[in-house]
Amino acid sequence: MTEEWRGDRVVMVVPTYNERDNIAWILGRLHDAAPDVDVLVVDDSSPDGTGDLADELALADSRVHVLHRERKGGLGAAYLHGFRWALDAGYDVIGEMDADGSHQPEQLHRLREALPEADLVIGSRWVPGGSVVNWPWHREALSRGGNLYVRLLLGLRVNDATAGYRLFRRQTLEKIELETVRSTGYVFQTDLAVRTSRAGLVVREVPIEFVERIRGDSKMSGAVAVESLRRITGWGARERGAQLRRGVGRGRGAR
Ligand SMILES: Nc1nc2c(ncn2[C@@H]2O[C@H](COP(=O)(O)OP(=O)(O)OP(=O)(O)O)[C@@H](O)[C@H]2O)c(=O)[nH]1
Ligand SMILES: [Mg+2]
Repeated sequence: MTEEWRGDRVVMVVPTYNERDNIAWILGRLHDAAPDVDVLVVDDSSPDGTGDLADELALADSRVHVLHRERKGGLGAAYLHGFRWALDAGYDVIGEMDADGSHQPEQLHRLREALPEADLVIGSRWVPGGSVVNWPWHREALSRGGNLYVRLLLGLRVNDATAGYRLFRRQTLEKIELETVRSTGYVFQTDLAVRTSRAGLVVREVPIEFVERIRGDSKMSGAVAVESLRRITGWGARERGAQLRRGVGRGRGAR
């Protein structure tokens, strides 16, 4: 953490795909809880008309902005697009939040309060005080197992690296070379946590209560899970390879 703290202008990037039943509800809750925060909805031409509804909300409220993308390109791709827009627009703090109510706007203050001491704050399910409401046991097992895999394989000291309730300082996004990110699905979250930590920046987790969606359909798919496993294993193999080469190099030097 080298930069002086400036937290004045905050934007939450909210990716949407078929969230018509949720978008007005969640933005209303956000602005009740945090009236000073702007929103960027990034919609991938949702067939249910979420994008048009977001445009109407933006017309009625100058804090709301909308990016329309041509087709469904994955969560990571939507965030990358949104981050570029937010950086260009000059925001000091750029956040991530789902549209389905899993990330409670009423808990955003917890993340904001931690940001003066961090470069990235993650709202975490798997730290003391964190929890999940309405998840079947197999979802919890998958999330905990996935995070354990990430911790063991990549040596990342984050308990919930896959979580998507976050605040980045703009300087963090400027430092982690977003133009080289290739993760398009949910593994994007792990990718950015790893990049932030490897850049020597401070990642802090604060407990949140994650509430499973009550309206609309999940966009989680087999393809998304396969991308996660493939990329994380690839990063892990590369990391172990580099460790091995460093070890061999040291061995030679000693002789
Ligand atoms: N723009 C865009 N948004 C997406 C895409 N995939 C998912 N989203 C949004 O990303 C957020 C998280 O997706 P969810 O479907 O809730 O994923 P999830 O939380 O793992 O699944 P649930 O447990 O069913 O909620 C939601 O706001 C989605 O609308 C995508 O390809 N493009
Ligand atoms: Mg969800």
